[in-house]
Amino acid sequence: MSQRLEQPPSRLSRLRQAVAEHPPPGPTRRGFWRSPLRGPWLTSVFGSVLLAGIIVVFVTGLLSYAAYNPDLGSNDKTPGAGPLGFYLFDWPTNPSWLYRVTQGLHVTVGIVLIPVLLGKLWSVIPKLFTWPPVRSLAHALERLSLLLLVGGVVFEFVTGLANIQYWYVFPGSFYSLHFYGAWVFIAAFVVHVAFKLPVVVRSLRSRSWREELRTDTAHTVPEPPDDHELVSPNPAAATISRRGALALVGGGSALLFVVTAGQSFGGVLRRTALLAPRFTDPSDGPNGFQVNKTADALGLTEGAQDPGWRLQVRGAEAMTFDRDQLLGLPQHTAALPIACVEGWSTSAQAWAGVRLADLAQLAGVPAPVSVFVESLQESGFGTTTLRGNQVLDPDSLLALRVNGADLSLDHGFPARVIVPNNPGVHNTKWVTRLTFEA
Ligand SMILES: Nc1nc2c(c(=O)[nH]1)N[C@H]1C(S)=C(S)[C@@H](COP(=O)(O)O)O[C@H]1N2
Ligand SMILES: [Mo]
Repeated sequence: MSQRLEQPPSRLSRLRQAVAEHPPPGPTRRGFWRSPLRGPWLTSVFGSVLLAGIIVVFVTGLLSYAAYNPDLGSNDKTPGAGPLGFYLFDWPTNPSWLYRVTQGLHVTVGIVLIPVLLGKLWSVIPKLFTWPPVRSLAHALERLSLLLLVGGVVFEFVTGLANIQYWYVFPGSFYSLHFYGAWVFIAAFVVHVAFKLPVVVRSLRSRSWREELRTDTAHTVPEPPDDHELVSPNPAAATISRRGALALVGGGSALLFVVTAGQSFGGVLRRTALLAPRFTDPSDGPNGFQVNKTADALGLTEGAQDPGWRLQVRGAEAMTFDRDQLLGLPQHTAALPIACVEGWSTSAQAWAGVRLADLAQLAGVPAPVSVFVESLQESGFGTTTLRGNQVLDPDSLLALRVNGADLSLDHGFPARVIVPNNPGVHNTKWVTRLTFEA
């Protein structure tokens, strides 16, 4: 009586094994990737820089959303955000430069991270081609999370960059895509970091920075074989040292910093912002600072110059003012910057005009919950809703003049809103009506 103790492998499992052992020619074969630089140390260096940078970009991105006061009026460009807005709070008016800093960081750090991101993706590319593509259910889930991670990060960087370059290629609103994309990405990112942190710590300790920075190309050898499939089993000779690769990426980041960061400072430094699309050299004089959309571009020149222009103010009372009447009300001056969501900002300019709080008082709504602002521009960024705390700040103005001169057409003549620490887009130009809500 003979009984077999072991079942012969089934056809299916034999087939599976055969597939696993015979990756198609090309990038799915481990020997295809031959750089001796790839390994857990290098990946961990890029990964740690990204970790720090992405935290900054994510947090400042959330703050940017809060700064829009999305719970008011039609401010929210992502009306379905629901629970994702759990952290929202009343955006303050103090300090007046806060949004300038947070949004400048969001855009600048994002741009500067691009070379690091590319370095990181390059360093792990063999893993994207791992063979067989799926080994088990757990492996399938892991790969799906990598898809969300890599797809998410690429999506966020591409949509962010496209937006600040005015390249509106998205199928839908930038705000919604960038906002939802951020949450998908960050979820995958948190899982990824939780799994990889121990490896990163171990890998960073496995080599000495001092040694690494002293090693030239001729002496560059692969890291010891690892179980992460990063170190090439079939390495070629080095064509660049690790320090060279780090210098390349670091140099790329430094270069990007030098040609973008200037847009977040006013004055002469703006001229260094070669990559910024608003690299316009504004004229000299009181109105000689950064313009976003010009009156001409929006077809508003005629309306803005029309002597029949009136400001309508509504609340408990309704009233109208022409520009001279507004100039006859008590005038106040406030030194405030304009900081755009695109990352550029101006240094503080001396705005002068009527306090929004005074207009609210005149309208019979001394403590408004909000004000709805309308302008000659009926669509796009032509309207906004500001919160009570913004209306009541003594520096919040319906500005008529800037730096001692009348507003220029492009800066919003006859009258514009200027509020401390307000995202630029809510400083509505060419205002026609203010509706205060009690
Ligand atoms: N009516 C109207 N107001 C507007 C805009 C606009 O397109 N239309 N652009 C906004 C944006 S996005 C910014 S950043 C600021 C820029 O103001 P500035 O052009 O005076 O620098 O104006 C804001 N006010
Ligand atoms: Mo803006």
